[in-house]
Amino acid sequence: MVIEKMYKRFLKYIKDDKRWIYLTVIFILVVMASFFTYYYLKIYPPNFSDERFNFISGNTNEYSKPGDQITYIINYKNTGKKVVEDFAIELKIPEHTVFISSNNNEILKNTNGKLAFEVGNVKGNETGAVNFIVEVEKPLDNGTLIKLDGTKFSYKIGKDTLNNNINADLISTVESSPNLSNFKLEAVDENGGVLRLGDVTQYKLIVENTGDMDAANVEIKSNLSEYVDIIENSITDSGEYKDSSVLWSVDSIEINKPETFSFKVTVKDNLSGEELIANKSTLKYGPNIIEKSVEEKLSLFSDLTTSEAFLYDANGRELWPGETINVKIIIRNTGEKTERGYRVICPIPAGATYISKSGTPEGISWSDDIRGLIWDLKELEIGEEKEITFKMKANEDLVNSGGVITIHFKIESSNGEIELPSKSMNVRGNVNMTIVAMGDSLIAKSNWVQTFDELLEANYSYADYNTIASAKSGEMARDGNARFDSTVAVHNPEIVIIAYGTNDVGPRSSGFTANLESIVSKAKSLGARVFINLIGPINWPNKENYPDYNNEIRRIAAKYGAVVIDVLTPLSQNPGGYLSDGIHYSSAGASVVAHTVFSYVSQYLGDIGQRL
Ligand SMILES: [Ca+2]
Ligand SMILES: [Ca+2]
Ligand SMILES: [Ca+2]
Repeated sequence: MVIEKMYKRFLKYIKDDKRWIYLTVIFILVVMASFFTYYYLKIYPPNFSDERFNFISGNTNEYSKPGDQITYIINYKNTGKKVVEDFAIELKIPEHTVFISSNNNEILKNTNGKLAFEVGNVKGNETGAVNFIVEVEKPLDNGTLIKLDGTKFSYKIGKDTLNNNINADLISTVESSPNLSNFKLEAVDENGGVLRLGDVTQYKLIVENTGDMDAANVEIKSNLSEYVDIIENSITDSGEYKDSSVLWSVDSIEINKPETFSFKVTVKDNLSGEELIANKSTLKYGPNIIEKSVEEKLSLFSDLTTSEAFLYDANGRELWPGETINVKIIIRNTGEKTERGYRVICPIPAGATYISKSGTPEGISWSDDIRGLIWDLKELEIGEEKEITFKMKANEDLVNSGGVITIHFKIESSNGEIELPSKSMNVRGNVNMTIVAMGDSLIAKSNWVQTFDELLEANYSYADYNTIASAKSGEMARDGNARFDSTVAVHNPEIVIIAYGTNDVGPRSSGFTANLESIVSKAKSLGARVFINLIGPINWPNKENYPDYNNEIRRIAAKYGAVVIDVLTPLSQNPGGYLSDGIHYSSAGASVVAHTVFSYVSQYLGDIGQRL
């Protein structure tokens, strides 16, 4: 009943008041707008999941090489209707790449290959893209995958942070390989020049990886020639010597880091042939084998450099003009090889003459070009000695001057020209000397000058003395002085012996001192060495004061540097025997004078009688 009553009241209310209709319509409109907005935003929220607009593209090929660059582009679109805040794209660059650049540097944070592009607000329906470039690492193993894992978008709506993962299917496979084809083998002869017995050679194996991948487990082997000996402590890089080979096992040959493996060998010193000394080296990497070889030719040489020439005076002692010189040449091969053909060249030196047919006949010939002898000889074995000889004469034209005969011989061998050490011999010159003994009857009536000459020539066998007795009986010093220029100087004597005074002694005035001085002075000015004989002993009336004249002689001699010959003392030993008449020399006396003069004069002569 109550309900019925209320319902009736309600119907009455509607019937009576129409305002509720407007209220109802407004209410319905409000509700409908709320529902509409709610559903609109529910259908079109901010959204980055539409794969048509949100994806990663890249210029990745199926295969790439170390060092290649890859560009990735990340595309995004807010397919919703509402703005998002703090939109960011985060990703990690692919393994085995390095970041190079991006066009979006201003919003990019790069932390060790973790990239974050902080884009910021993205409105509804707004599109965008960021990019970056990476480079594939070099070296890199073949088959390595370069893979971009995808990216994460993050953004905020109000207080909510949302994420979106974008997958990428961008994979490139690395194609790479080591390249060891630059493998080089060198032989270095340590002392340069040609390769000789006992030389040290260094073998250098230069390994370079010019590829784009490190080479693992490389084996290098170098095979020695049978003609060399290893120097074990010269092997580098822990190489091992075994069975005539040096072996290196190398874990890794990195690219662009050339490495040199080396060792040294000594060429055996007992080889007798000019061998080829070869080294073959191989480099093994996987199935690849690279082989290199190097050859050096051994050079052997004859060595005639210890050959010598000798000169001998055939009759011994001094060598005088006209004498024979024996020449001996000893050619020695101290080398490593037989000398097949060599030539001994012997110019006859100045001052000597070849004695015809005196030379060793084998291979000999005369050459006008060298004015000498040439021997063309063959086959001088290792260790062998060959002797050739000939004779020369010291030329007579050296008779006055003397001289030196010097040989300059040489040998032309397969190992070049060898100059033999030169040798010399002195040739003594003969002496030719003019001596004048001037004076009075002590010369004119005596043969002591002749005896003196004989004594000189007997004592000096290579000297020839022209000893002139220039004397007149009764002459005084003034007579000698008067005729000096015309009778003495004309001979150009090298020695002058003066014997005056005996006739000057006495009552007659003679001017002895002045005249004797003049003679000495003139003789000196000829360049002669001057000797003055003392006078006496005299046993003759009015000549008792002869010692005064000897004093004058001594004084003048001292003044002019002349030599006083004291014949007085020996003659005084036996005046009766040595003087015939109290003044003149007996035959025995002449001999005493001759020997006395000789003993003085010879003190002023050299070893072969030359004037000193
Ligand atoms: Ca050498
Ligand atoms: Ca001699
Ligand atoms: Ca003579």
